Amino acid sequence: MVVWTFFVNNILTKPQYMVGLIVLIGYLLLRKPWYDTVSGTIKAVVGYMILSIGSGGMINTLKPILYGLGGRFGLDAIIIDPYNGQNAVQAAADAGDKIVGGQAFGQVMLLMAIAFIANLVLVRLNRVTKLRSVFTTGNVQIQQASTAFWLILFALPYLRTHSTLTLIVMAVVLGLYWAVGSNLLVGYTQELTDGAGFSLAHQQMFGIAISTKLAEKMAAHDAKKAKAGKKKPSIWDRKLEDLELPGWMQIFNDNMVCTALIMTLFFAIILCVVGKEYLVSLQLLTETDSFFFYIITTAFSFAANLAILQLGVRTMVAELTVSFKGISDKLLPSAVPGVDCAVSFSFGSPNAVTIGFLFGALGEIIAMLLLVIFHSPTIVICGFIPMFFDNATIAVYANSKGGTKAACLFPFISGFIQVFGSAFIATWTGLAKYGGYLGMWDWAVIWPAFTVAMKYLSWIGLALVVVFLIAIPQIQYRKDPEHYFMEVDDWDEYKKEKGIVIDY
Ligand code: ASC
Repeated sequence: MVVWTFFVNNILTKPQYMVGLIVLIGYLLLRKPWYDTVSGTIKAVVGYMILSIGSGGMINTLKPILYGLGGRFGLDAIIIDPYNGQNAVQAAADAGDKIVGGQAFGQVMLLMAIAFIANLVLVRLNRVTKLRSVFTTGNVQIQQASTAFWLILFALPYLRTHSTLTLIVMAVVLGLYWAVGSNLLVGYTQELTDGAGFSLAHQQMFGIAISTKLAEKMAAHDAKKAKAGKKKPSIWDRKLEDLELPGWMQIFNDNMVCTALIMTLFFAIILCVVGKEYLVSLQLLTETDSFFFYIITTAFSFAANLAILQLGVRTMVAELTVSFKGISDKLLPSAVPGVDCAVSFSFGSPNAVTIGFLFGALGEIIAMLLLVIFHSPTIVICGFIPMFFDNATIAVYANSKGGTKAACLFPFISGFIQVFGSAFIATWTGLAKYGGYLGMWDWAVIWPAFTVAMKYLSWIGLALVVVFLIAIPQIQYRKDPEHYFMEVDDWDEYKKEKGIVIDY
């Protein structure tokens, strides 16, 4: 137990060291010289740290501003954000809420360890399970474990007094969700990255998969119509990176400039609505500071942090891609590591990240206003993490299949989904009174659906959820058994056989 606790606390839940460990093991298995192994491991850990500095910088700058929105208008609102969601469940446990009161939250760490081993076993047995991705993003796993605790104990009251059984149910459902969700994105990620050999393991895996599938269908439908002469090709069908902007607008082709300009407009509006006085009262700036430069600094620091994040991704991914070959050759055949969604921001169109954020935020703002107008019992303020990381990632993937239209549409829809789905589940399960909910796409759609099934059908509902999850990779496999594993084993051959052309 001491060893396990040490491992979980210091490595499994700290993705920079988890990725570092994977790279270390990978290089050792490849029998690389020791100095290459050391340097690769350091670069993976430092690269991940750079990524986290970028994403942390964004989160810390923008979090108080978005939170300020609710206070400014005197709204009694819950904040949807993964950290707030985790805190809300903890607060419920501390308050002795009947749903989680009897459960020891120390078990979350044990659960992580069990689920991690289960994930490795499921992937090792992938000729049967068809699962190809190992979840490495421990920081989000803790948040998800807390929320899943709440939802499962709400739905299945019998478990509230049976903690070992709770742990088993949690390990099965969560472990499957992690493995299946991450596996869903293996193919799309290989295409997006031209075979970089990873998948995503985060909080919107089903959201990305569904949005990208629909984007693909939309593009195929448009192409059919265009072929039949029923539709003129439009710029909306083009991928963001293929847009030819006229004259001065070409400055938007530069990702850093585009991000800074769009964010300036966006934050100018938000910050003017919040007003300088209120921001001063939140101690975000002083009376004598220039409001104009505060807006510029907020917006430009977004662009600066995004550039930092992308540097971190590039530093880390190069090592991960090479070293994981060692693991997939020797230990886990046909497997890839599942990593943070932000890793996708260095692939595809860089501007998709900004566009996704913008349209997602638009959807969220409209949805938040609708909750206020229709006197929803729970008002939701969308935190920065769902607003940015979900929507930007959805846009990157949707753009890769459906072009500009999809990159705008799916994050916009996602904004509605996050707000309404979270308002529903937080109200229904009673978490709203503790002030927060996780709020990311899968936790606003997929997990509420699981909760409904388990609440109304009890153990049968639980069985249905498990069968649903197990069936997904089987269905994926059956669509193309010949190429299913080749997709990760030999990307060049896969591309050739499938006639895939990567055009960037
Ligand atoms: C999350 C979460 C974070 C961010 C980060 C994005 O869901 O908890 O800290 O997204 O993983 O890079």
